Amino acid sequence: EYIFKDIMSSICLQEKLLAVLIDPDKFSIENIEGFIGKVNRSIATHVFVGGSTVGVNTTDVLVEEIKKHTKLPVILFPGDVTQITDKANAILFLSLISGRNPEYLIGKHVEAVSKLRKTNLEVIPTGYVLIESGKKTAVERVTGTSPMLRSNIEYIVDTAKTGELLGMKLIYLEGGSGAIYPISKEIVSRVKKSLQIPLIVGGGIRSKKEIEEAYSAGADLVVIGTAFEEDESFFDDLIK
Ligand code: 1GP
Repeated sequence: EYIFKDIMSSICLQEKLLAVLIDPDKFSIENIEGFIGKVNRSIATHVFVGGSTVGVNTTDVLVEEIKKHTKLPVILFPGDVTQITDKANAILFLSLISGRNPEYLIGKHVEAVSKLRKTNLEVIPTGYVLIESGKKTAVERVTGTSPMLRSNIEYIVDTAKTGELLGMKLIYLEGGSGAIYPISKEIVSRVKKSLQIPLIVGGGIRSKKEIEEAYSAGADLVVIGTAFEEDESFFDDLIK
């Protein structure tokens, strides 16, 4: 149970965290070594692995390959039960609290338990809050839930706080992969002010400036996938 503790210690030391998201659907095994080399030389602190639509067993093989090339913790960010693999260090046990689809609030979780029992994965309960971000994203399509309106900040804050009060250890504000605009500074800062637990922010973040904006608004951990997939030279801006 050290991954969550380490996140907490970093936050106590006012350190900011960056996760590189690898979607098994979009990466081939052959490219992992080179890509992870860049991750290792960057300020990234975590590798997240997951996606909304991933073929069966792809995650397992991919995580194994990632682990060969990095010491960074690898955390599953699963879109589905089939993405659970013992090869990772931890799993974000995501409950989509912005939506009202019981499958993504509790159903998939019950399905996952028999698999989780057979692993040593550190399970980190996470309140997952999907917020509209300029386009219909895969999370919205796959889960059949509507994102929360950007304008309804009070409701977003209350939703995130509810996750904390239910005992979740992290809150993840999600704009969705490839979001047109990232979660606004105002939303991040209002949510952060109401929470005692760490805050993850992801979706549509594409530059060092946007990472810093998210941090200064209150994000403890920023997640980036698409920007690295589209242009690996982004890592050059993020060298340690
Ligand atoms: C998606 O929050 C993550 O689930 C990251 O989003 O791919 O837009 O960086 P991007």
